[in-house]
Amino acid sequence: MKKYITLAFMACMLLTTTSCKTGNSNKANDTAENMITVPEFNADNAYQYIQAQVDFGPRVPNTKEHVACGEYLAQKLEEYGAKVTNQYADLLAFNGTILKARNIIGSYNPENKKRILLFAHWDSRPWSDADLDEKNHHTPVLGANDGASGVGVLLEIARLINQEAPALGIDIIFFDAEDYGAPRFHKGDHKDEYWCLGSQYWSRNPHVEGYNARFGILLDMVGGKDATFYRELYSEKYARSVNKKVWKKAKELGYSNIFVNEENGGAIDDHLFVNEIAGIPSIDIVPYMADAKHNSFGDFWHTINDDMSGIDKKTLQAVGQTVLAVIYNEK
Ligand code: AHN
Ligand code: ZN
Repeated sequence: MKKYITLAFMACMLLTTTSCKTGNSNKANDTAENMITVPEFNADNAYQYIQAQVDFGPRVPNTKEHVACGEYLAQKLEEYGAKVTNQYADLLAFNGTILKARNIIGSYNPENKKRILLFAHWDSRPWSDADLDEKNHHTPVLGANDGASGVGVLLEIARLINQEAPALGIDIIFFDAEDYGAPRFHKGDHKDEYWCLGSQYWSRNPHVEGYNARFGILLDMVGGKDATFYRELYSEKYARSVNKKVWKKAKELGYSNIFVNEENGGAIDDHLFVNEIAGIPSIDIVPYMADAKHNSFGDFWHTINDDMSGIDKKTLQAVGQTVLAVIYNEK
């Protein structure tokens, strides 16, 4: 009898100590052995990481602002305990320009064969070619949302992973030269392959030989006011089960008004090349704005208005918390 009481006492202690750890976390499961704690995403931090990138100015390849921001991002990943790999490459743009590109990779638990890939692009577009005012077409985009937002959310996730690791290994990649696709005013070729040059390069030359991941999640323009995210069409084609998983988790967290569980819109985006070249089933969390006047990504898109005034912490919170819940629930 005494033995059983002691055992019961010990079990209680175990439960108490495990649940203590959930102090500022969400309890996903309540039995001791299945207990998964998902850290709490801090949108104020993500916002600050976006501001810090925007403060460099536009991050257009082959500019000093781009170089300086690349240093900042690699240093932040180091600070948050990732093993950082820099992939430098000379990439050929649609107009013959050689882009001095840098993919920045932060790896957690690199020995673990079970992995998840999280990615965003960190460059910003050289032209505001979708701006309604033609005189702005040659002005670089500031890229608060288009570029900096995905990176900002991933830096906050990096900070949290460093505090308490999920079961799987995580790779965070900031891809370069995503947004150097031919501008609308360009008279020559407009091939899809001119977009996403950094992710194409990595997909052909992964930072680890034979690299693989269970799945990938791309975050692109995840900070816009009133943004809605639908299941993007290439994601459905290549990684339907990942879309299902993410939208289900968003619903559980109460975000089904932001993550609308319907298919809508296709984006030639970094995930397409990670799917087609690297063969890693990957989705794109990218806005689809049903009511936008000019563009389904949102009317800020590729205009001089893509600045901090368009960033909403509510959207950052919904995306960040959903992605965290997904990765911490993988076993
Ligand atoms: C195209 O417009 C072809 N693709 C969108 C990819 C993109 C650009 N994401 C952000 N900027
Ligand atoms: Zn863009």
